[in-house]
Amino acid sequence: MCSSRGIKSRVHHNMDTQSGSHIFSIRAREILDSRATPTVEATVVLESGYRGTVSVPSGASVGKYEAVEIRDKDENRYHGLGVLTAIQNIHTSIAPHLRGKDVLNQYEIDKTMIDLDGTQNKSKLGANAVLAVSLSVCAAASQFSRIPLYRYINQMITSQFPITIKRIPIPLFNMINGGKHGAGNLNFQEFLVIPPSNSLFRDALIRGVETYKAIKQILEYRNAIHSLGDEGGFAPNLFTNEDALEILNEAVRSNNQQIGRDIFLGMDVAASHFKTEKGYSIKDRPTPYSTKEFISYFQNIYQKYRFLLLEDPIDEDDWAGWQEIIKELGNETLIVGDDLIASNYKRLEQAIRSKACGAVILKPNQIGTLSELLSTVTLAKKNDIKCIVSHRSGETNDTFIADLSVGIQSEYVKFGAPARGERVAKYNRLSQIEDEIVPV
Ligand code: 2PG
Ligand code: MG
Repeated sequence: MCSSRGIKSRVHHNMDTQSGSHIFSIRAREILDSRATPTVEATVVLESGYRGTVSVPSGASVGKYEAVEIRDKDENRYHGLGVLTAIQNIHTSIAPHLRGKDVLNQYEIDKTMIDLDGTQNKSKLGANAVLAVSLSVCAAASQFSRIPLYRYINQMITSQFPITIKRIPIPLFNMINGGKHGAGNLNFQEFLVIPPSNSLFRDALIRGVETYKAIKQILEYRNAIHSLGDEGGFAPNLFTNEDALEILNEAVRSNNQQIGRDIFLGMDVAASHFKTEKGYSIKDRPTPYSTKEFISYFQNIYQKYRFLLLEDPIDEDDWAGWQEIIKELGNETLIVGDDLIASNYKRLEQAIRSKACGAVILKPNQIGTLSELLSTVTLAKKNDIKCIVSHRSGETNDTFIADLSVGIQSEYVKFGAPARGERVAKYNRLSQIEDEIVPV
């Protein structure tokens, strides 16, 4: 059964469908992502000659409830990480069923792929195969309709929930990378710097970049830079996770700014990835924290740093722990579900029912089709859950998610540090869009 609820209506366009919004061919190829790992790029060509090409990313801190990507497991090629099987699935299973279909019917195309796959987590065809096609279909449709991608996506979601494009989402810059993303020694995955919510994107970007450079200077001075992490932030060696917050604080002050006024902090704890049977083991204390103690730990550091949001502070299976942290800290800071929800409609429904989080991370490859992602977005919007469109730690230069974030008017985007080509590509696309919607 198709779980992409509701996004049924055809997007209205300014051309006659007879002129060729139907799929002529689909080709896919193996390209590299930012971690030197192969990934899938697909091109959908229409009868009219219009086309859409999109490539898909890949995570390192992958949640249990995500749709799964298919890798070849041929140890003699790319250490088993090749994606030729996923590409073959596009050419031999997906393409023959989609040829001749109208790309203006995204829902029908996604439903065809969901039915063809037949699993809960896209494990038959691979979420990497299905998503590359789903997003390329949308990109081709926007080309055919001759409207920018962000407007096309906006029309699509507006058929379910009216959204007016007004602004660019606020960026969450990932300045210090730990956990599975950093070669340094921190447990928490992301230390985020957030410009004020009333900033234009062009000003938010300046503030982000100035802070990034100040952090670098401070880490260099302390001789603490180990390397850059997967998302372009610094991956230092520090004594505690809290020390990373202190570095951010110092950097902000060195720019004559103040946390809580000119700039805000946040964290993606990615707690599922260091939780053991004994509890949450982090370097701030020799013994692991129980859930209750971990929540107190966050309450304590909140007093100092007043962070604006906290992503995945609790393990993805501990619903009671999430309810507890919302009770204790939910009025002060935004509690964000990433691994907890995995962009999945049903898991978000459960989170809303049990009041487990106030915001949701949205990553197309966690769920596998655009229609399903937009259903999750609609559910979030209807229930006042804030939306954060996010990249993955392994990215390409593809900018689809920048258009997606504007089209659905997410409150925030999380595209990494303002450094490294694959991160900057998304921020630069947001700059272009801002010039179109809020001219200088
Ligand atoms: C996260 C993501 C993106 P990954 O946990 O939010 O930052 O990481 O892509 O490795 O799952
Ligand atoms: Mg996360």
